[in-house]
Amino acid sequence: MAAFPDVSKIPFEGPDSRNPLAFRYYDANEVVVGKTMRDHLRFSVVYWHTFRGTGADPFGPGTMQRPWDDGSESVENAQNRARVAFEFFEKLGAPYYAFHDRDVAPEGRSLSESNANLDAVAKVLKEEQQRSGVKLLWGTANLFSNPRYMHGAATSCNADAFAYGAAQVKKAMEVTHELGGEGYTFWGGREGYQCLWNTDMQREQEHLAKFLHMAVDYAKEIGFTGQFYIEPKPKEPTKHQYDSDAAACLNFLRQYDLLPHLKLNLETNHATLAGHTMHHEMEVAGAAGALGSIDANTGDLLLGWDTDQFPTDIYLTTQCMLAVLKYGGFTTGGVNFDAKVRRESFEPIDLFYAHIGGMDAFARGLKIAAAMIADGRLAGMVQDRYASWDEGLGAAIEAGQHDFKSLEKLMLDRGEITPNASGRQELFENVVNQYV
Ligand code: XLS
Ligand code: NI
Ligand code: NI
Repeated sequence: MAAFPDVSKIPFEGPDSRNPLAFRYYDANEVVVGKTMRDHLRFSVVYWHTFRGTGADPFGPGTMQRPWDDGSESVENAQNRARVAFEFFEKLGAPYYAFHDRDVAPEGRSLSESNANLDAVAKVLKEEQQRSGVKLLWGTANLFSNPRYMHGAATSCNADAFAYGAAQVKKAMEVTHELGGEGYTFWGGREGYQCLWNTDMQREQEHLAKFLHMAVDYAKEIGFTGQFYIEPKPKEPTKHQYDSDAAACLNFLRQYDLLPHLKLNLETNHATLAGHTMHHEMEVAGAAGALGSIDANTGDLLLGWDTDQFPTDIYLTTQCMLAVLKYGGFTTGGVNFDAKVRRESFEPIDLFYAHIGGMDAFARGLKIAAAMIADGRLAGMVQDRYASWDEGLGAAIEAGQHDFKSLEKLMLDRGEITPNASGRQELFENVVNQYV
C-alpha cells in the first residue's frame, strides 16, 4: 500500500505553475553548461530528519504524523519504513539518499544484535535501490545518541567507547560498501569538549586522527573506494567541536596526514554557527582541493542554533552553486538535504513541499551561477581588481624575482604609492542583483 497515495511523480511544470506538487525550476533533464541538472545537483534526501524526525524539541514531544510508522523499534517497522522512504525518493525524483546506521535499523541489546538488525534492513534497502535506481550518496554511523558516547566516541576519555565506536563504524562502512555508497561521512557528534579543566585536548585529537586512519585502512582492506568526508560544525552538542569549521578541519587533516583521504562535507547552518557564510566555507575547502559535498539547509537569522531548515534563499543557493561550478562540479558529492520540516509542519505532504522548495531553489541557484559564469562580467571585474599583479612589479613578485631587500629599495626610491582599484563592493552587489 502506498504511503503517499495522493502524490504522483513530481513533474516539472515551469515557473508559472501554481501546482504545489510540481517543480517550477528543477527540470532534471535540462542541460546547463554541458550537464543535466540531475547530474549537476545530485540531490539527496536524508533518512534521519525525513524518516526519523519526530518534531520533538526540549519543550515538548514529537508532532509528526507518519501513518506508515507504528512507532515500534521492530525490524519489521524499520523495513516497512525503508520501503516508504523509497516511495518518497522516487516520487520526488531524488537520485540519492543518505543515512546513519541507527536511522535505518533499531539498535539491539548487543552489538551483534544491532549488526543483525542493520543487515536485515540493508537487505531491503538494497532491493529498493535495485528496483528504483535510487543510490546511496553516503552512509555514516551514529556515534552520539547512545549514552555510551556521552564523552564522545573517538575522543572519549573511556577507551571502551573508542573501541565500540570503531566496531560500529566498521559495520557501517561494510553496509555502505555493500549498498554501493559513493561516500562515507564523519560528523563530529560529541567529539569535542564541554570543559577544558577536565579535558586532555591534544590526546583526544590524536585519538580522533587514529580513529580516522583506522577507517582509511579498513576501506582499503574491504575495497571500499568511496570518498570519505569530514563535516565541520563548531558547537552542538559540545561547547567546542574539534572539527569546528573548514579551516580547522583542513588543519587537522593536514597535521595528521589525512588530507589525501578526506574531503569536506559542508553544511550551511554549521557555517553560520561558526560565524562564517556557506560561501566562505566553500571557498576555503575549494581552494584546498577538498570541496566534497554539501549538506543543504539553512539556519534562522534570529535563532542561534542548528535549526536545519530547508534552503529557499536564492542568494545562498547561487553562492553554493557558483562555488561548486568554480571548483569543477560534484564528483562523488551532491546537494544533500540535511534539513527538517518545522515542528508545526506535521503532515506527510509537508515533506514534499519542503524538498520541492529546496530543489527549486538550488535549480535557480545553478542557473543563475551558470549565467554569471557565462557572462563573465563578475569574473572580469575581479580580475581587474588584481590587474597590478598581471604585469610589472606584481608579476615579478609572483614569479619570485623579489625579496624584502629589493622591495625596500623600490619603495625607498618611490617614497609612497598611489591608491588604485576601488573595492567597488556596491557595484559588485548591484551586478549580482542583475542575475538573481
Ligand atoms: C548534525 C549533522 C549530521 C551529519 C551526519 O548536525 O549535520 O546530521 O550530517 O551525521
Ligand atoms: Ni549534516
Ligand atoms: Ni546541522
